[in-house]
Amino acid sequence: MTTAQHAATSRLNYQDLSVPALRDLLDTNGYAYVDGIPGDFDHVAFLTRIGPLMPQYDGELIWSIRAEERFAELYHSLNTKPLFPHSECYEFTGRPPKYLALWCLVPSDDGGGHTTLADMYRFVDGLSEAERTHISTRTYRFFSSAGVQDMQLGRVAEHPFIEYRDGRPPIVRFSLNNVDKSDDEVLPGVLNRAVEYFDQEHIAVNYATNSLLIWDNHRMTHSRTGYTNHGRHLRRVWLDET
Ligand SMILES: O=C(O)CCC(=O)C(=O)O
Ligand SMILES: [Fe+2]
Repeated sequence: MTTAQHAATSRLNYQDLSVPALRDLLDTNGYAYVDGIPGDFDHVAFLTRIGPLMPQYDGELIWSIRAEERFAELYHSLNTKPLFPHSECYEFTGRPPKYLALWCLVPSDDGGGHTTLADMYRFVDGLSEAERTHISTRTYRFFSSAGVQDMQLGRVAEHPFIEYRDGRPPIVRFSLNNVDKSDDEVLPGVLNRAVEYFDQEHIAVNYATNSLLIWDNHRMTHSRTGYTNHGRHLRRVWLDET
């Protein structure tokens, strides 16, 4: 299948960065990319103005994404392989982080290592009423990736694929490989179409040093292209809904 790659158009230059400007892009497009950021910028201090930090898998507030040799053969964010489209923390019993933010210490600079994003609210709008009702009213068993399980940090939780909420936007949880779909006649077809949609519609971010990417994790799925530069280094925080 052919894939299309779209540039990240929901973007700000550092000179125009403010909390209201960023929120405006997040509400409208589901993500924002900020470049031109100086080396002394405090990403964490700025991001706490968008939402409170949530602990990462290991209990720390900041997670480093850098390939580690010991994870080379696992499905894991900490290697150089591509990832499947997913949302973050589908396997947590509570609400997943509202926002996921990544900033770049060292870009891959080899034509790979792009973070990719697609809008699942738009995808869900294109499903049939029957499909939408089905995947929003039954629950599915989600479990941690092999890599996170290998770190002894695995979890399991049951959720609908789309969680509609009173007075708040829905939460889309998304995994291709870490969800039990064995006894369901609707989900496998929806997942296949979601991957086609992702392939066609995703935007790709090619990081510059210090640049920041933030997205609405209740709305967007994300993924990553493979890369070869083991020096690639990102940092990640999760921000809770307020
Ligand atoms: O390495 C990346 O670009 C993204 C990895 C990822 O899925 C994540 O940080 O949640
Ligand atoms: Fe992720």
